[in-house]
Amino acid sequence: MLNPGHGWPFLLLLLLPPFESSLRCGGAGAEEATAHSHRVLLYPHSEKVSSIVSRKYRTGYHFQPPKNWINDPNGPMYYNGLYHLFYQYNPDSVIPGNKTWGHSVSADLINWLRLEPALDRTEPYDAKGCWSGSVTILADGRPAILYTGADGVKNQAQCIAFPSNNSDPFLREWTKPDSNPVIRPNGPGLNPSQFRDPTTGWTGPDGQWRIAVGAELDGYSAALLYKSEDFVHWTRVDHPLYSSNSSAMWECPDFFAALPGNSSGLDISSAVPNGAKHVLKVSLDSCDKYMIGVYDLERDRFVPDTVVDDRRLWPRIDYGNYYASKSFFDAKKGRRIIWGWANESDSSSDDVAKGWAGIQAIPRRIWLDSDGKQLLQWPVEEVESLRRNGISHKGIELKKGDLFEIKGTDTLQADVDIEFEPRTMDKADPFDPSWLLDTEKHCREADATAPGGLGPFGLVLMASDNLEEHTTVHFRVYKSQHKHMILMCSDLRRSSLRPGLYTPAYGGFFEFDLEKERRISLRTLIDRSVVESFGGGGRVCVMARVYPMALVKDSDARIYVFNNGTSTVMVPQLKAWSMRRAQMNVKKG
Ligand code: DQQ
Repeated sequence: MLNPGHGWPFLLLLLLPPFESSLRCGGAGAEEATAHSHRVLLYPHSEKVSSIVSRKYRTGYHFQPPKNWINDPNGPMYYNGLYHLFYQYNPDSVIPGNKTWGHSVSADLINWLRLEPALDRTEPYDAKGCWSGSVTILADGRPAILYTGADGVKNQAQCIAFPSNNSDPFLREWTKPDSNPVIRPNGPGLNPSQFRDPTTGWTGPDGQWRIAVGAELDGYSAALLYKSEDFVHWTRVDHPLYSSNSSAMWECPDFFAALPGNSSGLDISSAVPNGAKHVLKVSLDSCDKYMIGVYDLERDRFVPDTVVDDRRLWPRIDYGNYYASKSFFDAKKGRRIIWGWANESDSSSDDVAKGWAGIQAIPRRIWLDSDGKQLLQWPVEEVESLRRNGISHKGIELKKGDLFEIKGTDTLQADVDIEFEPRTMDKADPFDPSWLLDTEKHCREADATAPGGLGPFGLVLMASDNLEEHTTVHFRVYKSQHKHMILMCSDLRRSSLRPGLYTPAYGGFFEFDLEKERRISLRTLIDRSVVESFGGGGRVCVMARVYPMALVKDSDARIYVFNNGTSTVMVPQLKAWSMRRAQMNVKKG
């Protein structure tokens, strides 16, 4: 067992900077769409520092175009043997603006060909940008894009586009018909400058199409419901699909059906089987939150199983830097896949120096647990095709203060899959439900160096030789009334010695039957400036962006497994692989 003299005792001496908490979560400098402009919040980048960037920060297998700014994933689909991903893309700059729909295709969700943008700002109604939206495959097999056009005055309107040539296997060109915009921001209570991001369509028992649009309605957030016979002429239903006075506006709503305990996906455009639940995902406060409920067909409304007034308690798709996600049904493999945007956490000047800003998180299979109470996510199996040089360890014992170094893999591009099994659960500290209101605060206060009864244990990643720079991904186990509550933190506060970066301690809780399951799993995808983690079989996910100074100096990084809790923890199984580079947006069209 490795327990180097400069290990955790050294870390205990490091002073961690305080950090203000707020309702805002997730991405650094998340983009905010307003009536007149898009702006990047300056919030995390308080200090002006000169740019020192390294080519080593560029990710090897996360989706991104060769250069410039990207944000939301748009209209993902599987069509005629290919996956398509569209995305908010500024073709001119690394700064947000001039939004087009960038377009790429792939046979395996991992290796991508770049095409010309599918939608550009050509019409008065989208002169300020072709903003986010979805694709629906219509009854005759044609795909239709619905997107938001921003007109440069203050109106956002929903617009349609069809492939110009259905026999082109790549669907390179898209046509905007004269009927655009097909949904104008009219009607009672609607704020025309907060009206965007149409969902994929679904049909109701009357055979008519429905979509939801994110909006501010009477000052509150709503997923407005629209109906159509032909997908071109739309009427607003007199009530929203769902609305809430807990927040002011929802961006990028996503609405889908799922069968509890079944990891197969459902196509929302077809009839949904008995027993299916519905999920409404909305984007707000720079994070993606969801509600699980039923779709009441008679009233044409989404009815959540539980209405939670305090939006801080709404569960999140991801507790890190992840926003504006969009899911689709993959007819090839019968699964639902979700894409989400991860912003940079460095500064705008770094982005200019890098020449690129923004990536998409790894596409994840998404399904509902058997209780129908929580979503689970896991990287699509195709990502495993990039693995090479696997190593494995069994039966590692981690006593309090132990560090075990994982050697033999590329530490900058890796896939680490590990299980932890506490020797005993008696020492788990009691859970305090008030921690749920601000999990980041709890991750800061009870950090990786603070011993608890059971935990913290987990991974130390992107660590410099002397551990001055490092990122931790770790668990703490608490005893709650019936089961255990497990906290997964991804603490970036020592991820870089460089000042002026956004380095929070992200965290999320999940309920877990530890007595029955015995083991807590952690899968972490490391991709240079990415640490993307899946805890407890995908119950809590955290996407994080890191920029260690050591990489600028061309040093390598180290990975360790650790335990700083009082109780001994076993690692029955640890596997790790180096990850090859994917073919990322090689030019085609
Ligand atoms: N980004 C798009 C908007 C959306 C926002 C503009 C969410 O349509 O509301 O780029 O990040």
